[in-house]
Amino acid sequence: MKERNAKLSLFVFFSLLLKSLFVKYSIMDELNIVGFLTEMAFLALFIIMVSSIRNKVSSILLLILNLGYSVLCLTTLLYFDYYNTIFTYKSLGEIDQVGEISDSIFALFKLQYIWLFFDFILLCFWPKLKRILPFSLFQLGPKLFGLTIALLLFFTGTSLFSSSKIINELSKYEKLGIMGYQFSEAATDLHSIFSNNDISAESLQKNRHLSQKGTSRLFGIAKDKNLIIVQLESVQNFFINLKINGKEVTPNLNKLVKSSYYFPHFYSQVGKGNTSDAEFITNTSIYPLGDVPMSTAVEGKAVPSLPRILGDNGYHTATFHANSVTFWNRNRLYQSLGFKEYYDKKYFGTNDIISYGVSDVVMYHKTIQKLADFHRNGKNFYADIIALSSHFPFKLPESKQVNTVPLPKEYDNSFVGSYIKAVSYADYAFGKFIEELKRAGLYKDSVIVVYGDHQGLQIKTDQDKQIVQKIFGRKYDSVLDHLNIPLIVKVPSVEKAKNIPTVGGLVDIYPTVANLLGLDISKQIVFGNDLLNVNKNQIGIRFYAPTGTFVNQFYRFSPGKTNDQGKILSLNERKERAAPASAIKEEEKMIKYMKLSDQYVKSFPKLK
Ligand code: GP9
Ligand code: MN
Repeated sequence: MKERNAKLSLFVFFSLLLKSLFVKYSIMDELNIVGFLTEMAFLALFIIMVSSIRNKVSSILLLILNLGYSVLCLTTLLYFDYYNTIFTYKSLGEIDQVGEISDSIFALFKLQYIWLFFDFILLCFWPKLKRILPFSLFQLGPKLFGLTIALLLFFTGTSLFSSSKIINELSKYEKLGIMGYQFSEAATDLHSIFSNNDISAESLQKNRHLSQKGTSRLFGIAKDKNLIIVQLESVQNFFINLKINGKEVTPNLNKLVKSSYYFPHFYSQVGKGNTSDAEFITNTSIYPLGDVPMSTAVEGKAVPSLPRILGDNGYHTATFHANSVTFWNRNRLYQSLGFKEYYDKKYFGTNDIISYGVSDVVMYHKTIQKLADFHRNGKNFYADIIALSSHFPFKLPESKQVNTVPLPKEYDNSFVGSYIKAVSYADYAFGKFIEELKRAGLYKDSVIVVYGDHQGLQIKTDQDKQIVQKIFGRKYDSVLDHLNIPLIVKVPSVEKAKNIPTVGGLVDIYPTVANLLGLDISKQIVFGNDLLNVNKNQIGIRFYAPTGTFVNQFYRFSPGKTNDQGKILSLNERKERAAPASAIKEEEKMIKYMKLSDQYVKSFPKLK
């Protein structure tokens, strides 16, 4: 290795190491020494290999490696801030969406992240700097070079192997670092390509957690009614009946709750594909894979689904969303799910834009026109409506604020305040939609299902913290509060409100709705349960919480650093304690169950 290279290599090595420490400290609260050594080994391996190239290209490659690693670190941090999990190379599949989500990225950026590029300023003074740097460290003779490479390969290989069974993603990252994490993901993916994907009905039943109330209570009480699903963007459950200064934040949703089945213990289960994952799960009762949007995972495949079965029963099926249909690959997703048509930006236009598309008010108004057409044509319909105005970073235009709940001074300029305003506007638009449905004579003839797709709240400052403390009056839990979304099911013949305490998740919507509409899905594979026919339920969550997380009627389980540890937080007293052996067993069962779902995803036939 040339002297010039040796100095640059050393400089880059330490830069990378500092960056990796910076990221680790920002994500984890403690430093794991094995993890630190593994990251060091991966970085050394890369640098030694690049530096050994015997020409000028190696210096350029070292600089590219340095820049690439900085970008990887920054992406990992932004990704963690948003998704609460570790970035993987698989997200590169959605790189074409970066331009469209630039607002969100900007909102996540923290000034301290600039440190990740600090060494590039030092590199401007390289001629001076290299004079004071020692360099013997990387001047290896051929024998020592071979031995070092072999040792590093052995060490990184052993770390990868010993971490392969770790389920908790954060623990895995702690043990492997960013680079190692990528290799470990690649190995898992490679392994799953060659594994058997057939699932048996027995294994499904064995791992299913439910206790049946009786057979098919309420089966077909809404037979031959239209189905209108409204998926609300980023709406968490705490909004329901929330009052600020004596004023309801979501009066229209609250009103609907008063004559509907309402499920307060309902949870989002989305993975990487956020809104589109919620659409997928709702329509299929299948768990998301987590780190791959389901719209990508099932592209070109025919998925058994709610729109398919309704289509077979004579329903017209359509989706409505104000963004362009190519976002999240939705055009493909809708083909896979078997929707007959979709209405997107082309139909809704660009007048009165909020975030990615027209305001919810305009979207609902134009949707009603189509629903009235379907109705006139004499066919039952299923409309899957995806609202959008309350999207992160919740920048509601000034002109729309007149229709939102007034907030006290202490909410001024806070993130939580903006979130509340955005949801309040979404509720206002939803109220208009219900009025229009009534006017069009559709309200009484339709089952209306409303839920939030996923969480929206972020606690960015002390001000946010104080507001959240005031709203919740207790410690905000990252699952029981954060992933808790409302589910409201309005059935035409049911006028009396019913709060149903059964725990549920997005996977449960399809079987619940199928039962009400009188659809026989007993021959279909679904991973959720009919919430009106079970007492006990247990739902798995991944991606926004470490794999292994689940909620049942007693507690929320969070996995620990090793597979035999965990914590439970009781639903009622909100007391956290070490998980008993029975909960660890349930976790194992839950993981098996979700793996069965993953296998099922791989078994779909090609679209015809
Ligand atoms: C845009 C919308 C984005 O069409 O789906 O919402 P997100 O998926 O980021 O929640
Ligand atoms: Mn969303």
